[in-house]
Amino acid sequence: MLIDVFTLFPEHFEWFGGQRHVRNAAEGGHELRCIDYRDTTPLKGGRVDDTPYGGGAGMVMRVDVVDAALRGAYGDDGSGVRKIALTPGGRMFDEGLAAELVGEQHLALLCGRYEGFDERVIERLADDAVSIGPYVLSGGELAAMVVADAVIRKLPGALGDEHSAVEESFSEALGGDPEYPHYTRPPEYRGWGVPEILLSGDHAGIREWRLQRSRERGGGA
Ligand code: 6GU
Repeated sequence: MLIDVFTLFPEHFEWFGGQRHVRNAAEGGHELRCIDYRDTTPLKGGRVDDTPYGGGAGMVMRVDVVDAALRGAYGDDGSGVRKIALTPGGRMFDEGLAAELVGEQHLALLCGRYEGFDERVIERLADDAVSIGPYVLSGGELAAMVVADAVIRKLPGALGDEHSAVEESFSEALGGDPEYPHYTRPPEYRGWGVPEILLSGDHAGIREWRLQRSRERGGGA
């Protein structure tokens, strides 16, 4: 899988690219690239934004700037690339969308800054508009990292232990519920114990207890 992040701040992704699971994915042949809108902007002085028509505060990312960056990367035909604009008004990102996106060969994550994108970016250039939650961030970069992280960790071999992504929060194995609670040594700390069943060696009982806790956390029975 190739993930291209279009951004004004490629340096923000240096830390992200150094994460263990991202490096594991890279060793497995996957790639995370950053593309700077300023490298292809048709505007003078590296400009990428403009004031909103109709007035109001803030600056808007221009559609011609985003189009130039996409054309610079993909030429006239970007049809093989799933292009996602990160914007607070988009569809809410969740585990189901992460699972869908990991099936793509090539993803483009478009970060906006300032007040966001000219709406034509969302209408004409992107395939989807995605938000990571009901709050406003200063730009799409953190959201792109969240989306990339949730997708990359699903790639085979990205996590050290092949099984660790199977039975975790919101997975199919848990019926879409959050994960059950975990405990480790010591068995008692400051008088705080661990559920007896987990120390019992009763594997069927442990399995039942975990599914029950998972269901409770999901708001079910
Ligand atoms: Cl994708 N972008 C921004 N700027 N804010 C957000 C967001 C995205 N998702 C939630 N808040």
